[in-house]
Amino acid sequence: MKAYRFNSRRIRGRRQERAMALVMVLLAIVVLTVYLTEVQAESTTAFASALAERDRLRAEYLATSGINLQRMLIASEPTVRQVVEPVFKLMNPKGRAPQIPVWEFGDQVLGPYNDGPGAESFAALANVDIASGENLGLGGLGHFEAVVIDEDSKIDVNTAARGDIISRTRLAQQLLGVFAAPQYNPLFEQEDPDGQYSDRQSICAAVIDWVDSDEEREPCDPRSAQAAPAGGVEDNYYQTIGLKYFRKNAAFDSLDELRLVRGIGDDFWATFVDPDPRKPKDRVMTVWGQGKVNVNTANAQTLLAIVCAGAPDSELCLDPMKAAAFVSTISLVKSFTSGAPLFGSAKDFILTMKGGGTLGPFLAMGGINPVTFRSPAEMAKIVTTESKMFSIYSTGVVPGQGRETRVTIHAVIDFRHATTVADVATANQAAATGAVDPSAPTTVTGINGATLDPVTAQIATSPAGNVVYWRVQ
Ligand SMILES: [Ca+2]
Repeated sequence: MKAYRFNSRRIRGRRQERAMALVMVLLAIVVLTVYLTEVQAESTTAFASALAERDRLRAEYLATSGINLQRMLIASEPTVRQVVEPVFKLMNPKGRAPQIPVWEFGDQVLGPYNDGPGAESFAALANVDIASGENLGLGGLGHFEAVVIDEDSKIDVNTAARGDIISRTRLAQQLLGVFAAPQYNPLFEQEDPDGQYSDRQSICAAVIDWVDSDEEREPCDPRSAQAAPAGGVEDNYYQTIGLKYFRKNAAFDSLDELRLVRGIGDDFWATFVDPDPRKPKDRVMTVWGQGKVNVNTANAQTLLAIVCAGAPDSELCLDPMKAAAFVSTISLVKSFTSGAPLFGSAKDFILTMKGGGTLGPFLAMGGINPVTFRSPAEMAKIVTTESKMFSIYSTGVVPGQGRETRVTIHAVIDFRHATTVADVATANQAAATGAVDPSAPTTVTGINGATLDPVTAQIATSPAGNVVYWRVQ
């Protein structure tokens, strides 16, 4: 009896030990599983983020390639123009060929330097065999999508920063031209985002006073500079309505800064500044122009604003139906010419608006009567057919498993001092034959009229232009 009791106790003890061992083993397995899962998750995340970082870097460099190739294309324009010149002379023996917007054809022309489909479309267009070319394309790592917008096709709100009364008056005329149409009346009659009321003249004056360095109030009078009455001293509008910032009295650094100015809210922005941020071509205003608008590349709305700047009493600026007819006729003519310049020169544009030239009859067919400009000479000074400031929006695209990495760069390139590729070749040849001393300083004038030192001059005259703005998005 006693022995039996001892045995059963021993057996029970062994069972308890076994149960404890099982618990320990299970616990160990659980701890190991959790640990391993953690390690795996961590290493997977680190791997995925390394891949994402790699793809982002690749995409950024693809976007940069797009920008550099577009700069090369813009730099080739004078050469293209020389080729077109004889054809243009046949149509107009007295005139010279205007700038050809080669950048509009970047997609096709740069195809071979991009991915497979781009190269194929170029091969079909130019009837060449791409396979015989060497070192073309991006090696299947991805592609770029680059769009070039010439900033000279927009109205430059920084024109007033030059500080002279003529520049201020020119900007005033252009802004009033943009705002002119009667269908915009509600925008200037309702409360602005600050709960204030700002009519056309107040907003025009607010933009100019923000940019110009002085503290004189801009009258924003559509009459000439001499006839316009003095506006007195700039007020403390922004402080009066409780805002924490002051009028800048200096040029805009970016277009977004325009939102700080009196009366500029979302409705104003969508109507007069940037109707669709995804379509930079539709943008109306800029902070990077030369102060003149390129009538060959400006969109129909901007062109109408320019006409109204010079002829505010024209029916185009007073009758919404006539304005709509102008916009649709210009858009139609542009679609026929598929990017080729419409006007040979600034004078040609003025002649066309008066009903003359090659295009005048087309405008008449569209129901648009000849426009009488207040001063054709002044008008010729605010329009041009030559763009020098370009925005390049380039997106690098890298395909991945189940995802795609996209990086967009917006660069603004200044071509005002750029020498042509042909000039560089001639200079190199002259230096090689000893005809010219390459170290001799060249005289280049900067934006402010000062002579640049030789090193700056060398950089400033690069045929590929100078980067004045660079933003990775
Ligand atoms: Ca000012």
